[in-house]
Amino acid sequence: MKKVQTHYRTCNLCEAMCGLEIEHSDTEIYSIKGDMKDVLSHGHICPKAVALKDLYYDKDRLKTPLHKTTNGWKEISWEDAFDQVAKNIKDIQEKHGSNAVGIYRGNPNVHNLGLMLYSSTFNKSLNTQQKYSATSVDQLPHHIASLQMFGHQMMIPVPDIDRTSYMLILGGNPAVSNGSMMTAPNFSGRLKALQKRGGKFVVIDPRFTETAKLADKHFFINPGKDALLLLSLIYTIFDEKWEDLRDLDDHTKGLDTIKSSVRDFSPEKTAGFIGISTQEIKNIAQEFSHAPTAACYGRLGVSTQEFGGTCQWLINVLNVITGNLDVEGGVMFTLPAIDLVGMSAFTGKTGSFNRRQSRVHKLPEFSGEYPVVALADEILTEGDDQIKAMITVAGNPVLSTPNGKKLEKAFKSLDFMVSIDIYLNETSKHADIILPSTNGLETAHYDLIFHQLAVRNTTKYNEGMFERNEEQRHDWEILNALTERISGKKNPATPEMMLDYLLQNSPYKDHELTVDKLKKHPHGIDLGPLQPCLPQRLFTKDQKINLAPEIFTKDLQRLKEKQHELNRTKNSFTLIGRRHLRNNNSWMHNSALLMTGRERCTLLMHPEDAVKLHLENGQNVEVTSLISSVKIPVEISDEIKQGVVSIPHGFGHHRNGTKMSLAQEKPGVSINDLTDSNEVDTLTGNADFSRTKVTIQAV
Ligand SMILES: Nc1nc2c(c(=O)[nH]1)N[C@H]1C(S)=C(S)[C@@H](COP(=O)(O)OP(=O)(O)OC[C@H]3O[C@@H](n4cnc5c(=O)[nH]c(N)nc54)[C@H](O)[C@@H]3O)O[C@H]1N2
Ligand SMILES: Nc1nc2c(c(=O)[nH]1)N[C@H]1C(S)=C(S)[C@@H](COP(=O)(O)OP(=O)(O)OC[C@H]3O[C@@H](n4cnc5c(=O)[nH]c(N)nc54)[C@H](O)[C@@H]3O)O[C@H]1N2
Ligand code: SF4
Ligand SMILES: [Mo]
Repeated sequence: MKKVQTHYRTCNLCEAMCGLEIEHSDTEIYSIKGDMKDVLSHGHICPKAVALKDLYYDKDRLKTPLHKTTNGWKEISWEDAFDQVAKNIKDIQEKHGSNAVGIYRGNPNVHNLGLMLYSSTFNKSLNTQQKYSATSVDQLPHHIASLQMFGHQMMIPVPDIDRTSYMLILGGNPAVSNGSMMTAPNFSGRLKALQKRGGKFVVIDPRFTETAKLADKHFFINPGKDALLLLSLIYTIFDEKWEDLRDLDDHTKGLDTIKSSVRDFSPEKTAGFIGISTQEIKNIAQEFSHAPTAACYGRLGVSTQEFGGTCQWLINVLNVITGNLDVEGGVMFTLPAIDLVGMSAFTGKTGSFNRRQSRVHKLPEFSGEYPVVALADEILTEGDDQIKAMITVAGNPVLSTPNGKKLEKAFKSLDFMVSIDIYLNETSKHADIILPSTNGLETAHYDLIFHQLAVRNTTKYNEGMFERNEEQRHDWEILNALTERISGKKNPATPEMMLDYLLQNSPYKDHELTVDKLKKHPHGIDLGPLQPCLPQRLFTKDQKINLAPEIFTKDLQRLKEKQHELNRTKNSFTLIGRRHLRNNNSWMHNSALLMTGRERCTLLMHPEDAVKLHLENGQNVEVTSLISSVKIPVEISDEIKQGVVSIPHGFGHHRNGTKMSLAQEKPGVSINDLTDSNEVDTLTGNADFSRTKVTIQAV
């Protein structure tokens, strides 16, 4: 009989940080359940965590380096692979300059301790300005709003969901996504608890989402019009004199500028564009400002739009002028055990914006990166600093960034490409060398980022559950080996040594936190609820919250010019995305446990639109944008606003030359073959996914 052991760890798949209890032997996994004793998640789990088992056993998952030859992929040794990658990078940089090498880091980076700890030395060894990541198809506007208003890119206000009495959710679907830029395992349960204690939550979304179904009220909005809505809410609050900054009065500046900035945006003027009536906008403003405590939260749907930066700025303003920032039940700042924000008092690094612009599209730099919508043309356009070699690290930009087809073309034209990835997929297939890392259950885990965004301060560390095989390498070992070969310097510390150092500098001195101590607390250590921390925590020079940063107030002119653009011309639809509980961006479609049930990659369409186009449920249609067209079955549903259609992102596994057999059986189509990399929030550089115009025809 094999000895059954129990391993506790945090799920690394999404931002919710659920604690898992895993029964296993030395080689076999028996069960994956929620850890009832986890100090943050108290037993919550979603279907994806169970699929960690599929991921571990997946025969398609790569374990040894692959080299592309004229006769197909060949396995090569790690030493050989590292040498070849380093040589190619160095040769290309010698010949074309250091900016000839580009790097793209995908979403799993932030869920991976090794990648988080070793990326900065690796990036330094590359010494390139051509850096990109999934940030600019995601949360970039949050960082820029925080940098401008609070002086630090990571000072992201987190809704105090467990104590608030009113929550206004724009463009987020936490019932499916489990929450984002706000770590709150069992988000839906927390929303239900809010209602149970007499509170209320309201959802603004072009789709009647899974979250909207739980809400007290849902309003359909025209995609891309949230900035107008937020301006009108703020207008109403000032107009009715409902503002009350409470204790924040002394710690803000720019209140008068805000008042005058919103003057042109009365609900009477904007309601028609937004798609929510004047009276309803006023009602929301009244409810929000009159609630004992309230939190406005806007997520992906409002970040990835033409005025995504403005939206995140205005959300902060709304919370401030109603006295809901830095108070219990409002939106608050965390104090994690490894306090990346607090550390900036010593390092001076608080984030940067627009120190330079990308070569071809002149889009702003953020924290040393350029927006990923600029990437394809940086590869395809000749000139100094043209990218000739690419490194992708845990990213699949061919499926996840706008105009994936153009990026494919760009990758094909490179002199050299390397992918650090666990699969041969739509992106890594373009590489000359793939360096596959360990994953999930094989890795040690500490959430450096998501404790920073959690609704409660806790800390937790887990070792890998299984030892890695002799033939495998961890992500951090890969980065370290490459760093050494490229720059001659490697990082001498192990991840645990680095973690120990960070923990010893923790603000929780009384807890005497060390890696060893955390190992003895596999369910985590609770450090208590979020606490008010302003103005001391502010990083602005004058220690005031800047309510009216110039970059945003000036940009309102652009908004005024564009607000009259209705979302819809006569025969076209606006295309938006959606997530599903059993998808995880583009890379979990090879799990049998998750790929059950009916076809998921469908085009959602309102019944009246379907009648107009004479379409029946399940019928195949051709969806055409300026960029390309795809064929997809239509799913008729009154859950979507008229004039809007939706395709989930992360599919499109029909491309040949990949090795994800199950995903290829249910390939779906990629929404990013339709989205346009020219649609961008020009202020922040974030991709705009809410404005893709498509026409639809039966096939
Ligand atoms: N139209 C549209 N596009 C979108 C979105 C949308 O809503 N609509 N959402 C956007 C968002 S929010 C995001 S975050 C991005 C995601 O964009 P990406 O991060 O580029 O895409 P993912 O699908 O997450 O790809 C992750 C890659 O990492 C690999 N991987 C997984 N785990 C590991 C690991 O431990 N180590 C290594 N080395 N590799 C690993 C996977 O095999 C996969 O290739 O997509 C964005 N794109
Ligand atoms: N199951 C699952 N969970 C995930 C992921 C996954 O792929 N699958 N991905 C993870 C990642 S990387 C992230 S970033 C998070 C994202 O977390 P969320 O932001 O909660 O996820 P989405 O489902 O993309 O929610 C965006 C919502 O915005 C709406 N929307 C689209 N356009 C507009 C608009 O113009 N205005 C408004 N008001 N709403 C709009 C969409 O209909 C959708 O309901 O989810 C994470 N969790
Ligand atoms: S909600 Fe996220 S963290 Fe929790 S089990 Fe699911 S995927 Fe893992
Ligand atoms: Mo994301």
